Amino acid sequence: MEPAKFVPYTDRHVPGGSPEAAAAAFHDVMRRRRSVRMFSDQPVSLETVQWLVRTAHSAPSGANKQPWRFVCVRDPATKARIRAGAEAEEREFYSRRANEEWLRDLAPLGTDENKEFLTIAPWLVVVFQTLRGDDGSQVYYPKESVGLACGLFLAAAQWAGLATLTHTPSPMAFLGQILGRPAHERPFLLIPLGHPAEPCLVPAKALERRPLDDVMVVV
Ligand code: IYR
Repeated sequence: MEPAKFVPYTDRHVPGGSPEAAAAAFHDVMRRRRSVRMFSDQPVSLETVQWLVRTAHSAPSGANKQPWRFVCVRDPATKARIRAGAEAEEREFYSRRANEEWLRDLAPLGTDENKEFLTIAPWLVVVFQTLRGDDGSQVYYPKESVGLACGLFLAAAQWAGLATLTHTPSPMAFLGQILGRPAHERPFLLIPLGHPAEPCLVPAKALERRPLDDVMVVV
């Protein structure tokens, strides 16, 4: 085994102001993010999506195995197939799979089995977690790792002024089939990406956040 090599950590991000001010400024960007289901068909450049994926790909991962794949769909026919597959699963979900409590919890979001946004948004970014490396090697904490990468993707899109949705039609096996992905790639999250429609309506309920004291414990 090669011994670990270390280099000085000099290429740091140093904000102009204090950490407090920088953290508050970032919060002010992120608190405006909404899960959007009404997209415009206005295009978003491939270069933009590449930057977003680069940011997602900068996430930490178990033993730096980078167990993710971002399949970025702009082809209209593929988007249509994804929409058909998602709506088929969602019809099952709303008519059979979801229990009463789940449907009650979803009511304030106003969602149903129609997923028009899947053919309107200019990009569908389908994130897969890879259960092993392409060379068959082990990966570690793939779910946590790809979750972190997705969080960074959403934050980068928000920073770029773009809208996203974290869509999880379940089960998601149809995504691997439509996109022809190998068996060691498991669908993790479907992220429609684009500009919000004008106007774009969002559920009032999702604007509320529980008080910080409810979710943060300082010991
Ligand atoms: N996947 C369904 C249902 C749904 C489930 C949850 I949990 C949500 O936060 C939102 C929707 C749909 O997309 O309609």
